[in-house]
Amino acid sequence: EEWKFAVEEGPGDVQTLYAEQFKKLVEQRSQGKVKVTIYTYGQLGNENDLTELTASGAIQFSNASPGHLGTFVPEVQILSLPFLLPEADAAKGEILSNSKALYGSLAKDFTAKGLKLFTIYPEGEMIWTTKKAVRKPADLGDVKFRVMTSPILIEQFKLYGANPVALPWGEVYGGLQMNVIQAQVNPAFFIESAKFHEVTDHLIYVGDVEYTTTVVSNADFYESLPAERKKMLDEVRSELQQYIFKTEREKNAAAVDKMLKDNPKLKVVKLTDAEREVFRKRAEPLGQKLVAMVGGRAGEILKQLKAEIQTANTQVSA
Ligand code: 6CS
Repeated sequence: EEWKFAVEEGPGDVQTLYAEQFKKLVEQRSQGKVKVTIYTYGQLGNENDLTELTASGAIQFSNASPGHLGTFVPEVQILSLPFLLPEADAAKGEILSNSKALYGSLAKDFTAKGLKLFTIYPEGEMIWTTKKAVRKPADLGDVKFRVMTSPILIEQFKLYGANPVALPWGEVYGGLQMNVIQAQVNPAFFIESAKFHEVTDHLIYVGDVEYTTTVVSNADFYESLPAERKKMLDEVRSELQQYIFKTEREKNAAAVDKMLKDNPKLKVVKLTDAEREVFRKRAEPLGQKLVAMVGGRAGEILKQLKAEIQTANTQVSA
């Protein structure tokens, strides 16, 4: 039996490391009866292609990050809202691994599209790469800012004062080099591995949002698995959460050092609390905008998630 698993990133990146660990555990625990084949970005198509391939059953597993999946499962864009997820690691881990709003309510919207929500994990704080220093919305006025393909991201960066454009990531390096776009946003490990730091001048830490990804499988495939295989997958999932949280943090820390070494002209800007607050205020209408855009159960899920986040935050600070 072969399970195909496609990721949205390249060799050595966080999603690929997750898939490799998944492969190792699944092959061990199935005594070699299941063989997992991993496809990295571009081998089967771009981010949106992978989702279609999984929903149609051509492949069994893929990463489907909320930053791109919003064109297919609109409700998932809740996870892209800035200033929402807990900042403390323990609370963030609890929400991303166990939330009922996500694994109970939101998961139904995945199922309706032929996808089973397998897991959600973080890939690091989103950092802006820009050609000039940015500290306030007015600094973004003439900046063509590349975002992922989920519609809510266009709304977010409009509110921030930029001129956003949605692209698959394969087009970003060339776009920055040719000055078709002047900025993009990604976690440190990814900026380094995609070499965006070669064609940028500033790293801007806003502290507004974490990059999250979901792993999905084909819903019919998952449902038809025998009980012991489902049990194995449950075990693999919970084991991998620890692994990926640690791996993601290590990779992001190492990447910043490497980028500064590679490009000594790179300037790091960290927004002050007051500067960050300006962007937080700008983003305030975004949740309601999303609910209006998506309709359906989005409002309900967001409300449920916010309540859980509040509980997780107080449990951690207690
Ligand atoms: O910027 C992007 O589109 C890509 N960024 C990451 C961290 N993973 C995959 C995604 O497609």
